[in-house]
Amino acid sequence: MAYQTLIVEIEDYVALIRLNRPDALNALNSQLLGELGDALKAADENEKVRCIVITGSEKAFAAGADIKEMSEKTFVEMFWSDFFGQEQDAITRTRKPVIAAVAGYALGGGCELAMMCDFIICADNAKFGQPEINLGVVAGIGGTQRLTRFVGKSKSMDMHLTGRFMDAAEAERSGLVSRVVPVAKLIPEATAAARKIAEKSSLTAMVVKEAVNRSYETTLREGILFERRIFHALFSTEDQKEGMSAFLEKREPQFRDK
Ligand code: CO8
Repeated sequence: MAYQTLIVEIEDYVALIRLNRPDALNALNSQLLGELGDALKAADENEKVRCIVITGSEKAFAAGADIKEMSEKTFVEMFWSDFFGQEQDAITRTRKPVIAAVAGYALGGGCELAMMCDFIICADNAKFGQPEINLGVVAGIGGTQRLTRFVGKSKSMDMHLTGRFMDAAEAERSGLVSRVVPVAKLIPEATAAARKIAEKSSLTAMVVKEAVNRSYETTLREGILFERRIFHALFSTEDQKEGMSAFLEKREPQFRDK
C-alpha cells in the first residue's frame, strides 16, 4: 500500500516504518496516525513480518501532535471525533513486537507514540519531553499514565509540569529506554534487535508481549496467574517441543509458529 506520510520497507522479516513529514518534524496529524494504524495492521497480517520498527528522522522521531491541525478545534469537535482515540487504539492493538527507534525530538505525542511501542532504543541525540503544558494543554494519548509507569511519579511530574526535555542518558538511567546508541548506529541496532526477535517463534513472542503488557493492566497475583497459564498453554505448541529438543540436541531451533 502507498502511504503519503510513511515509508515502509520489509526485509528479513522486519518491517521498518519511517514517519515521513520532514517539514513538520514528523508532527502527528490525523493522516499520519491513520496511515500508521493501517501500516501496523498490514504488518500484523503479513506473514513476511515478524517484528516491526517505528522510526523518524535523525532530527525528530516526532515533535508532537500537529499543533496547526489542533489549534482552532473546540471541545465539542475534539469530543465527537474522539480526537486520536481510535488511532491510538489501532497502534496499541498490534500483536507483533514493535520497537521504537528514536533519534532527535520525541515530544508530546511523539514521546507518547514511542511509549506505545514495546520498547525504545534511542540515539545519543534523543530528547524526550511532554511539553504540552506550554501550549495550555495536557498530554492526550497516554503521556501522564505511561511516562509515570516508566520513570515514576516524581520525574513524570517534573517532565509534565516544567515541560523540560530529558536527554538520552537520563532516559536510559530512568528506565524510559532500553539502550542508547550513537545516532549513526540507531537503525542498524534497532533492526538487528528486530531480526533477533524475528528468529524466535512469532507465536511465543506475541504471547510474551501479552504477558508483559498484562503487568500494566492487572494486579501482581492475577498477572502471575496469567503468566503461569500461558506458560502451561505453550506446552501445546510444536515450537515448545522444537525449542527444548534443539537445546538438548545442541542445535539451533527451527520454529514454525505452530
Ligand atoms: N506541530 C506542528 N508543526 C510542528 C510541530 C508540531 N508539534 N513541531 C514542529 N513543527 C514545525 C514548525 O512549525 C516548523 O514549521 P515551519 O518551518 O513551517 O514554521 C518546523 O516544524 C520546524 O520546527 P522549528 O522551526 O520549530 O524547529 P526548531 O529546531 O527550531 O525547534 C522543536 C524544534 C523544539 C521541536 C520545536 O519545533 C517545538 O517546540 N515543537 C513543538 C513541540 C511540542 O510542543 N510538542 C507537543 C505538541 S502537543 C501534543 O503532542 C499533544 C499530544 C496529544 C494529542 C492527542 C489529542 C487527543
